[in-house]
Amino acid sequence: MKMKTVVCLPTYNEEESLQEMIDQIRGLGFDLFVVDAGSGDQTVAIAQQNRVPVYQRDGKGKGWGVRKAIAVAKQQGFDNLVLIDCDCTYPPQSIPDLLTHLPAYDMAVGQRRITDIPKRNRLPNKFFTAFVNLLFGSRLRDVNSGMRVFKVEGMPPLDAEEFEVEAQMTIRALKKKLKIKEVPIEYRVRKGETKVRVRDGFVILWGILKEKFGGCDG
Ligand SMILES: Nc1nc2c(ncn2[C@@H]2O[C@H](COP(=O)(O)OP(=O)(O)OP(=O)(O)O)[C@@H](O)[C@H]2O)c(=O)[nH]1
Ligand SMILES: [Mg+2]
Repeated sequence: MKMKTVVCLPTYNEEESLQEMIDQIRGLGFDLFVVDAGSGDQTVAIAQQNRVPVYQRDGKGKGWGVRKAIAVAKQQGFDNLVLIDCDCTYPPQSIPDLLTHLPAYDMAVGQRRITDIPKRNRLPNKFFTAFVNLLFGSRLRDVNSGMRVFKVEGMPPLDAEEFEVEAQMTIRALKKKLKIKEVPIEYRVRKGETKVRVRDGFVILWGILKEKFGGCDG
């Protein structure tokens, strides 16, 4: 039976990138939808002009976006969900490559070269990855990647609200002994403004600690 795959773009004010992302993803033949945090720019208008479904209003924060994406994919009967940040940093052309690793793996993650990551983000990324590996006994290279594909049914329930959601997906997958494959990808400088603030680093750190010591089985 052919697996059904859908792509989700989480957005918050990504008018500079959305059209290019839609064109590239459609060019590859994938269905897609947007989960939006209430963008004040042209993001939603661009999605609508392209007849891309937009989900918003009942929440915001990237964690909400990811949880919404999983719910939508499940409800619409898709087997696989592709999450890819909508800032022209991750390459949609690599989606088919990542998908080749399902079903042998439960999740395939686009792994960035550390030198491709902007300098200000390198140390936090290295730190969070090393910290997760230390706490959970894994040997991963990029726990915070914003590009991943996974089997919708197997993904454990999530409750992250913000940017700690990537680490939570990784950790809960590890706890459930899901098989994770990291696949090297290109990573570029983002278009438009970053949505990450310094406080998000602490939210991610707190999120990782809660997974380890919060008494939640995920
Ligand atoms: N649904 C939703 N998406 C969001 C929210 N905040 C950011 N995003 C999207 O999540 C993706 C990642 O955000 P970025 O600002 O690129 O974060 P980052 O990749 O860690 O940081 P950069 O290095 O600056 O790119 C982008 O597509 C954003 O538009 C939010 O509150 N809700
Ligand atoms: Mg980004």
